[in-house]
Amino acid sequence: MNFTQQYAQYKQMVEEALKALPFDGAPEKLREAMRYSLLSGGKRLRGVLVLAACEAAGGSAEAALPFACAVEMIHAYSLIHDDLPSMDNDTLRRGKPTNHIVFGEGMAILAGDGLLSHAFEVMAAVQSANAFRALGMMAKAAGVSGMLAGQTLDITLEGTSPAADIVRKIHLGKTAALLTAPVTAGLALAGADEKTIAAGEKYGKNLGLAFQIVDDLLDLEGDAALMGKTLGKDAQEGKITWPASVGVPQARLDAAGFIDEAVQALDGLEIKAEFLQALAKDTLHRVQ
Ligand code: GRG
Repeated sequence: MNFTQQYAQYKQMVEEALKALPFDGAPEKLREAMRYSLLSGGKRLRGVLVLAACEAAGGSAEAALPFACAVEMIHAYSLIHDDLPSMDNDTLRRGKPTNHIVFGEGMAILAGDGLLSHAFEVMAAVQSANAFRALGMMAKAAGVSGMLAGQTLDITLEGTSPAADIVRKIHLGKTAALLTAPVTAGLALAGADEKTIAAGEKYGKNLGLAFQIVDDLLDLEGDAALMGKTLGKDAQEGKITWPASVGVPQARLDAAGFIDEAVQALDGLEIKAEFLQALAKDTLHRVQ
């Protein structure tokens, strides 16, 4: 199976598992609002990373599915809340009207909260020592020193031109945290050792930095239909981005450099790293 076929297979597993989530006990309106965003497409990159990392370290992708669903729920929550009028005020996401446009602001807040807390319910239900460790990694990535730290810096520094190390810190929190945790959690679920998990962390951080730079570049010069969102807003609104900080040519070079680092991080380990390395290289050329 080549990289594209393997990605499609993992993605389909994630998609089917997400569709099957019952959200037991949720009022119908809440379930509808959560499912609207959760099942609205997307590359399922974070879920795929969980399955791939777990298999790379000798675990089963099937057994890692609750964590793949959980990270996609956390991701969907962050997108719903980020699109709110009080945050980025976006009306289009994944080619569809954003959650608050369809369900109203109150329900969008609740749908995001619901997805975040349900992610932890689903992970906690696995009940093994490895799962407990993986859950901690997800909590940290989503939490005050991870995604929320990045978003806080982003909001509070908006309209300024921070130094490159601060831009890096924002990208590490806002984006790389939720691309690193699926890798380290997937490895932890398979019982990987410390050295392998540390390498997975290095891979995830570099992948995350490159992923966000490419996202910033696509905002400048990508195809809005493929991206499924309004483009050009970063420049218009003076957002803090890597290309704005170092210029477009340097941003391209930096993204390629981070991908090289990500690939090298997994060299020489006793895991099957080929798929994860191919995924990192593919990130440089993504168009959506
Ligand atoms: C907690 C409100 C809150 C925000 C946290 C994650 C985040 C900060 C904001 C969401 C918007 C954003 C610019 C995130 C950066 C990461 C990123 C590029 C997300 C888009 O991820 P993709 O391209 O999306 O994987 P799909 O639709 O493919 O799942």
